[in-house]
Amino acid sequence: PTILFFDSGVGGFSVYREVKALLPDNQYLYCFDNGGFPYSEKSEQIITERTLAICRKIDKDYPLDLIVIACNTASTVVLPALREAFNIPIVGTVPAIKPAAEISQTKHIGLLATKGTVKRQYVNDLIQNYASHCVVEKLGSTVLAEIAEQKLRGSSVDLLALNEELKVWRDIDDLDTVILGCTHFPLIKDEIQICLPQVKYFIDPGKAIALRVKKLLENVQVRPIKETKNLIFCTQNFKYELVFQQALSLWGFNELRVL
Ligand code: DGN
Repeated sequence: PTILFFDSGVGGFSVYREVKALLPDNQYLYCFDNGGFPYSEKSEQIITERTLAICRKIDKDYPLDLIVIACNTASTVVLPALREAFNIPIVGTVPAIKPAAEISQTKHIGLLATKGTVKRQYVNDLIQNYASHCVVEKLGSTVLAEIAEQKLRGSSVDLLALNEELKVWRDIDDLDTVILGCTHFPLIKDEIQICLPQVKYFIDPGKAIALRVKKLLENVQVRPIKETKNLIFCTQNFKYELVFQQALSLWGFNELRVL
């Protein structure tokens, strides 16, 4: 099967690496919409249009069997439109409110996501349905995803900037669980932990998504493919640093193309 991962940036790799570990032999395509990054404060209409257009374009040349929207900011708005446009399974990544509410001992949890995600009705509904017995803090950040992008491109993480962004939660002593509600954040989890030492559980949905993909693939009718390479697509040319190139080949990608 051919599986596409889509994100505005490198965050989707935190989901991809779990799926690839569980299912090493599929054909993997990864697209990052660097021309649209960051999605954090973009309108729902722009995010929907970009995601649909990009997935359609890739599917035309590389018939897809399954799409993972490895971006919370997009998943909380585009899933219905994508499911209407495509006749294949679409897997979204949305904040893992339910597991967080279950695992927290203090029932005081934090949702760390982009500014867009924390505002969505979709997320309020999840909180109402699964965490009404908890106190839920929400922190929407644009800077955090940028810090994760820089880390993957080989820069050291600016702990001062990270600390500044997270300081509103620093003194909430009983905040024991944090939902990593943006796919970029598992990539800087260790650094986030340094800034929030009281947190016992960080909820990363990667493994649950991998199991979901495995299940869905059992019923997929695989479409014929024209080449078997694992490809990375981006929507805008960018300076392709050596560190990034090495990370991509380590993750099993053969080539980077501009859409
Ligand atoms: N990785 C994306 C998410 O999960 O929401 C968004 C990152 C961004 O565009 N700021």
